[in-house]
Amino acid sequence: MSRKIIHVDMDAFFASVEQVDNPSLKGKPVIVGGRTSKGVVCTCSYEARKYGVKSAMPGFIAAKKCPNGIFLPVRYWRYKEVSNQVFDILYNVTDIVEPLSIDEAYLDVSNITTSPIDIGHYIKSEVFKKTRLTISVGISHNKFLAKLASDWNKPNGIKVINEEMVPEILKPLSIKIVYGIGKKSIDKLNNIGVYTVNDLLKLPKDYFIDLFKNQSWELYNRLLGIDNRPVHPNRRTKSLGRETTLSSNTDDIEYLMHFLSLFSKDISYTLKKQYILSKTITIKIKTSDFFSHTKSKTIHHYTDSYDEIYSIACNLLKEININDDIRLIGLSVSNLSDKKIEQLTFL
Ligand code: TTP
Ligand code: MG
Repeated sequence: MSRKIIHVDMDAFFASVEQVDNPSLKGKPVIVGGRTSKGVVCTCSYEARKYGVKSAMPGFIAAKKCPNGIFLPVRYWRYKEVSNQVFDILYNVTDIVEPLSIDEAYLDVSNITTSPIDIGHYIKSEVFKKTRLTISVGISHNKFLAKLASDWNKPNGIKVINEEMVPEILKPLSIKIVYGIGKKSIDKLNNIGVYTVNDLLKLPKDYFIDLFKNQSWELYNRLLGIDNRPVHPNRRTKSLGRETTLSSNTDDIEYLMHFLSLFSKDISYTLKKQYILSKTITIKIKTSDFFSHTKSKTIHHYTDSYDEIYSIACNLLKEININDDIRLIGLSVSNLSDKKIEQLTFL
């Protein structure tokens, strides 16, 4: 039976977030990234795209092409925050979500009875409700076609490519859209007058095999709209925690702090190893009457530091007003962020 795959991709993501956070930028050519000789454009609003500004373009060229462009610094932490809201919506639809980047993912909704087009509209409306941003949705029976579909009516598009539409829909398209054909091969093919998928399908078999080697079979299938790659679900780590039931109930704060210290060390070590940072620290205790209490603190910056996590955890423990003996103590961190992403904030 045919699969039901959805590909979603936020529109002009970083620039749109800037426009939502500062509505006076709406309708204006916003360029996120540096305008200097060393700066690079991360993305720009559709208004700036009209001038030929593109992602990865040197900032000074973008400034020449679009003299009215409003250059803004990259606020990666903020885009990550919005991305988390969007991914929460996706994970509410299904667990089979494969994130591709901060603003893009595949979903396999084959096992959901609701039609994929209704799911697509649902995602669009939920994303808009939560973030005031638009997302483009592509629906098809495989990843390659779903991704092609999401790009079809950007921005704010929704497009279905069904089985009857292929390979006709693919034939006139540029070979540049075919995932797996590198820049060098594209140049080579253009040089011999091959520009479209149809041109490529007409190439002699030997030439095709010579060019694409062991990728030939997969690529040829893709040109016909066949792509059997599964959606690889990749659950995000949402929190990281340690807890223990004590060998005897206690109200000895020093003893409890000793556990908080062990947990903080372990959590800090894991955060560092996985290049993750955290903003929220939570402690949990269970009293001898089996009641559970939690207390959290969210700080203004991300951390993976043992000292910081431990000292916050100890303060939280002291703040919980417990009149009973404690039988379980736990510590967790949440509100996680990718460290590499944080470092980009300073670029
Ligand atoms: P994209 O989804 O490729 O671009 P986009 O969302 O800005 O625009 P579109 O409507 O065409 O989808 O990338 C998502 C974000 O990733 C983008 O907003 C900025 C960032 N990015 C870079 O920082 N550098 C790059 O070269 C690209 C392509 C994207
Ligand atoms: Mg995008």
